[in-house]
Amino acid sequence: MRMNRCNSGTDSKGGLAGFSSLDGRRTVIAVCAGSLCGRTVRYVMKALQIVFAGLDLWMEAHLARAVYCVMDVHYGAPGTGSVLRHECVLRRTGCRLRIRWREREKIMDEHIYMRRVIELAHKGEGWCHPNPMVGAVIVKDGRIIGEGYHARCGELHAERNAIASLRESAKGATIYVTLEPCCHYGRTPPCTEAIIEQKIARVVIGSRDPNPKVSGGGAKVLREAGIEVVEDFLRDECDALNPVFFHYITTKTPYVIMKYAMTADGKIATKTGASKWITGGEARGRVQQMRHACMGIMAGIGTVLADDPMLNCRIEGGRDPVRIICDSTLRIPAESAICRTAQEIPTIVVSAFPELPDGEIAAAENPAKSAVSPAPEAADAASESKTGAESIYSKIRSLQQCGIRVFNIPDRKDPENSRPDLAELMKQLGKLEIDSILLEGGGTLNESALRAGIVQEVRAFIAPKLFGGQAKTPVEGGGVSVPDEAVQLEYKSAERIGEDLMVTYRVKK
Ligand code: AOF
Ligand code: ZN
Repeated sequence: MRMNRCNSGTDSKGGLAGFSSLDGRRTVIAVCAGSLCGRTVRYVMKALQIVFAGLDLWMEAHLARAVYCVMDVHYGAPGTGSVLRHECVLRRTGCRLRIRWREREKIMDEHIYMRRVIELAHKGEGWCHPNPMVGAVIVKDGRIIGEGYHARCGELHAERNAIASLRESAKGATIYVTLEPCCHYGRTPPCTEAIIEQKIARVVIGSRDPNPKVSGGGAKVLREAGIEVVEDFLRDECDALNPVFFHYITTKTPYVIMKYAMTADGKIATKTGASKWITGGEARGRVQQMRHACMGIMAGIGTVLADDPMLNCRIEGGRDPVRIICDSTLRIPAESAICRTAQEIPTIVVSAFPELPDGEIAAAENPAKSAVSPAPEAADAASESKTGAESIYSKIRSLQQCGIRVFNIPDRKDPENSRPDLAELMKQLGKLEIDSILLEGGGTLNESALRAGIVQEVRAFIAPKLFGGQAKTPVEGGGVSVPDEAVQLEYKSAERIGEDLMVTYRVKK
């Protein structure tokens, strides 16, 4: 879940106000340097005004009429001074904002450290797959002495990066980590070893690591080494970093986000099929961010034939997802943008030929390679189907020459279904370490994906427009007969992006 920074400001005396919102749990931070003498109080009040203005903006963007927040007022530089925690309710009536707040408790700076760790972890987004986003901060005598995050799979973990940044001894220090430190040899050695070696005295952990190779083992090893371990610290906020990892590491299949953009009357195109554009530039920018964050992107051949999309990430410095095209009978044209760019952007095409073997058709095994022209005497009773298979293989061969990997995954459990077995496809993609997929399907593929039970999250972008007419909708297929048969969703959040709305749901299983 992304941290929304709505507003922040500083004044000449070092007073600082900021507002950050973690989804589902609103937090306001106001910081003011110095002690609470008369002049400083003014800075605090000024800081709070900025905070409330920020909250007002945030409420407008999120269509909220009331918001409950926890407000931390800091005295002294972050990480060193004391913090007073307040409960605060803001309510909007018309254009007036009413604020009620009361002091609740004096808290330690630990929340600030952990929020910094969460911020660091985000830097790995889009790059560290299939590993989780993890951050770490090392604190000694009220000072941050080391910071790090997990930047790329195969490279050092967050804890080891934080240790590598140290300019002084971490003996007796506390390390804050968003995820339980690992205790196994994977692509890298265990982080627990590095923490013990550094003689760190205390480890504060956000999320537990569901990886069966860790799963409580990291905390146990640390405790056995005499280190104090605090678990579940700001756990919800840390867990919100890694829904993809938690799903992937326990199921070995990708976390699938079904994304679509529709009008307020539920249309994804006009009656003539035109769909450019439904949502505005800002919402489309958010989709680019999602493409960067997901390891794969999936679409159907219908979308390729209709729009000739690139399905890449157009953010500067962003990462292109692996493109996965469901194309049962290999209709994808060689001159499509996808085929023309497959040498640069990894691309998988998924067919569903019952007569071909299951799984990836390896280029070396592709008979089309040697099948120049079959000898006439080779013709027999089976020649017709053989010729059919040969022509399929030669199409596969031409796609492979474009740089495309072809997987044949017919639905063996339901021979009536002429489309790929999506649940099986997810297993195969999981083996390729694809941990997340942005499903940008049309209504047919979306319906198949929901029916196959492979979708974990739905993101609906809703544009303030009405198309009317006989036009396509996000989920087609046969549909259900009674409301009780619906795919059930759980509301997660709604956000206004430009003129559009983005609503996020979790698919209930
Ligand atoms: C940590 N800190 O920053 C991360 C952790 O193959 P490896 O060596 O990269 O290990 C991957 C596993 O380590 C991953 O599945 C998860 O359980 C854990 N990730 N652990 O202590 C980190 N990224
Ligand atoms: Zn580790």
